[in-house]
Amino acid sequence: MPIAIVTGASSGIGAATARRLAAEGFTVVVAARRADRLAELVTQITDAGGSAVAVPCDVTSDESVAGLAEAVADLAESYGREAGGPDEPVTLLVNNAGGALGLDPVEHGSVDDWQWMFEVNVLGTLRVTKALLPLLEASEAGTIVMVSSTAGFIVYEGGGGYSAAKHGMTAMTGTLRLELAGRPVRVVEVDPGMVRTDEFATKRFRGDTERADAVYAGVEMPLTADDVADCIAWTATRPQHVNIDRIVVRPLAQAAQHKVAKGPIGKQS
Ligand code: 8X3
Repeated sequence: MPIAIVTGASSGIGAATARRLAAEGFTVVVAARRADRLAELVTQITDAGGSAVAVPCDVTSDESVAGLAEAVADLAESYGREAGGPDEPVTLLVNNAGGALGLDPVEHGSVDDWQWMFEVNVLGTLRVTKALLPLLEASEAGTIVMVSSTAGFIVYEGGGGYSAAKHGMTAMTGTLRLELAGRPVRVVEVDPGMVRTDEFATKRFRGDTERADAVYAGVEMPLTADDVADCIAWTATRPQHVNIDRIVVRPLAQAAQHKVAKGPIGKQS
C-alpha cells in the first residue's frame, strides 16, 4: 500500500484527510504534536479497516521533522520487507499543519503571533517538504498537497499575519512546482475558505469560544473538515500525469471573503 503522510493530523482537516486517505487505500502516517490524539485517530482508522501509524512531530523543530522522515523511511522499508519486495512507495505528503493566531490590525500586530504563524505555516511546511521530498521522488509518482487558504491570495482586516503567512505558503507552492518541473512529483494547492472545525477559530481567539462561534453565526452551512478532505483526496487520486494546480473551495454561503450570506439557502445536504 502506498504511504501518505499528513501533518497537523490531530484534529480538523488533517484528521479528516487521514481517515479519507486510509479509506482510499493509503497507509497513512499521521503526524502532529499531540500523541494522545494521534493514538485515538490510529485506532479509529484501524477499526474501520484502514492502516495508519502515528509519528508525533513538531513541524517547528528541525530535529523532530528529521525524526519524521526517518520513521517514514523505516516504515517503507519494513513494509516492503514484510511483503518480500522493495520498499513501499511513499507517494503523498499533505502539508496541513498550520493555523491562525489573533485578529489584530497590523498597527497592533503581535510580533509573537506573527512569528508563530510564519513558523508553523511557512517554515514548518518548508521543513517537512525538504525532509520528505527525496522519498516522494524515489516513488517516481509523488504528490505534495499544500493546504493553504483563501487567505493565501486575498487580504482582510485583522488577517494581516495569517494572510501574510498563507501568501508565503502559496508563493512557496508555486515556486516548488516550477522547480520540480520534469521531476516525478506533483504540487497541488488546496485553498479552503470558511471551514468550521473544532479548533481553527477557537485557537485563533485563544479559547474564546463565543468569539469563535460568532464567526459562523447565521451561516447555514460552512464547509466541514470532511469537505476539504474530499477535495484533497480527489487531487491526490487523479492519474499521475494530471496536476491540479489549485482548488479554491468555499461554502455556498461565502461568495467572497467579505460576502457571506446568512440564513437558509435552498436544499443543502
Ligand atoms: C481560513 C480562512 O477566512 O479565516 O483559512 O482566513 S479565513
